[in-house]
Amino acid sequence: MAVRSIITLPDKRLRLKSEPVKAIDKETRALIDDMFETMYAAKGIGLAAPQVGRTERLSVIDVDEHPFVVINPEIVLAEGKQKGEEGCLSIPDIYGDVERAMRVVVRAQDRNGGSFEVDANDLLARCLQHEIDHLHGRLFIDYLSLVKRRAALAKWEKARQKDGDRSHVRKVTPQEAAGSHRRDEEF
Ligand code: K1U
Ligand code: ZN
Repeated sequence: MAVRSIITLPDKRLRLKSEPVKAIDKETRALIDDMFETMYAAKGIGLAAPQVGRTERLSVIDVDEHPFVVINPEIVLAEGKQKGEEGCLSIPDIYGDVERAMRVVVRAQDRNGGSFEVDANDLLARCLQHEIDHLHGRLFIDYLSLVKRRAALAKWEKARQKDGDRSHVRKVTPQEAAGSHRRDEEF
């Protein structure tokens, strides 16, 4: 298993629609294992394949110490509303309030190809919607007002220039993996 690099904005691969997984083979399972390791190292509660530069339609999730993978996920029911703060490992240190469905039922395949449904509320529902959005090339900033999105992107661009970061890749440092995140500013 390995921690992979997480790609960050403005990498265009984050905007691509993912491809359905046709065969869940050894390579797919290795990708899933690496994605869990990468998500835990980055202190995330979810991670989608495009965030590690892959085109497979799959995401890993662990909101409440019940890790699972969703392969070819589809939202089959969405109801109610919740507004809450989101961040994204591909847009570090930027946060914003996003309205989502309060409850979703997601149908997906597991790592053995079996079909299952997850009935989720609150943060798990939010996380599933965030991760499935990644598979459609959508990011949480797309839901912000134009003013807030511009402010968020300007802050992100300034931080990147300050870091001299032109690679569009975020390496999870051992310090970052061990420490906690500070939320500087919210949008
Ligand atoms: O896909 C990602 O970028 C991961 C992202 C998912 C997510 C965050 C917030 C709400 C829904 C989905 C993260 O895990 S960022 C880390 C984070 O913001 C967080 C961590 C623990 C609890 C709550 C949020
Ligand atoms: Zn994200």
